[in-house]
Amino acid sequence: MPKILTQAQIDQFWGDGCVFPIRVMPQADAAEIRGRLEEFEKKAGGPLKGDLRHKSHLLFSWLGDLVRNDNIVDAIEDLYGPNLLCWTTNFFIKEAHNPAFVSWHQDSTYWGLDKPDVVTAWIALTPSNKGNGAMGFIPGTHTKDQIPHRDTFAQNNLLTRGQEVAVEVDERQAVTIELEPGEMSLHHVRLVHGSPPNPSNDRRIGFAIRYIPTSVAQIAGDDSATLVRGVDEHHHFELEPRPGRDMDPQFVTLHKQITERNAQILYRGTQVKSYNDPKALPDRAA
Ligand SMILES: O=C(O)CCC(=O)C(=O)O
Repeated sequence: MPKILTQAQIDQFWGDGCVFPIRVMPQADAAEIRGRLEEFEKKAGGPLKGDLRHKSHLLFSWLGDLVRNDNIVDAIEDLYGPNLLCWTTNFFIKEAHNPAFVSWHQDSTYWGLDKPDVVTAWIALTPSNKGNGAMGFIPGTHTKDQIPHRDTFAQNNLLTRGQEVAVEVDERQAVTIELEPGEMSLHHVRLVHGSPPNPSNDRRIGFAIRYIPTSVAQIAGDDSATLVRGVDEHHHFELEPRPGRDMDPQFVTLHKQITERNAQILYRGTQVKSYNDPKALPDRAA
């Protein structure tokens, strides 16, 4: 018996590679999370940058709570069973009137994980729609194997290497994922997806949580993850602690070590060494 998804939603995920919209919290709770992010940004003097956009659930207690949100984790359990890790998180923030975009890609390309049992819960903290650079996907592409990608390092591409699929994408097939704050989409790690710039007057903010069953392993280096449900009998990842308060100095140090190691996996084979490297754009996300 599924915990939260309907059988139709489960079938849609496995059939299309994506299912949405799924409400996981009231709009007011999403607004509160946005408010906390923006309160931090105000104090910090500008938008969240560099490594602070990655694994942010280790820095802020309200994101530590979000990755463990029962509605979200129940949906992941409906797809991948009861033993679950949050492998990483990434903020995808597109500022108002900004050229930032995400090229067509499969998430699996550089993540170094040994099997494609990975699902992203993309949580809308603002509306995300055709008017502000919502994500789109090509249904059914998750059933393909790994497709070759080329690295572009394009200036406004939010992906680590500006990677894009090296084959023609039939954009006429694309489906736009429109979400209201507090709703999420779930997409498969092999799904071809991307998003255009945000020409609107407000920021478009998504928080992408990458979940894996504990059986998945990292094969490109040492890595860590957060156990969000069940037991980890596989021990493929060092388990991460839960922050009790925001920007706890011990967690800031740990987060720096973890994101540096994580960046070495994602940027392997390139000149870039960390998310804060000048060659890496400060708002790159995944
Ligand atoms: O937020 C976006 O527009 C793209 C997000 C994305 O590529 C992802 O979550 O894998």
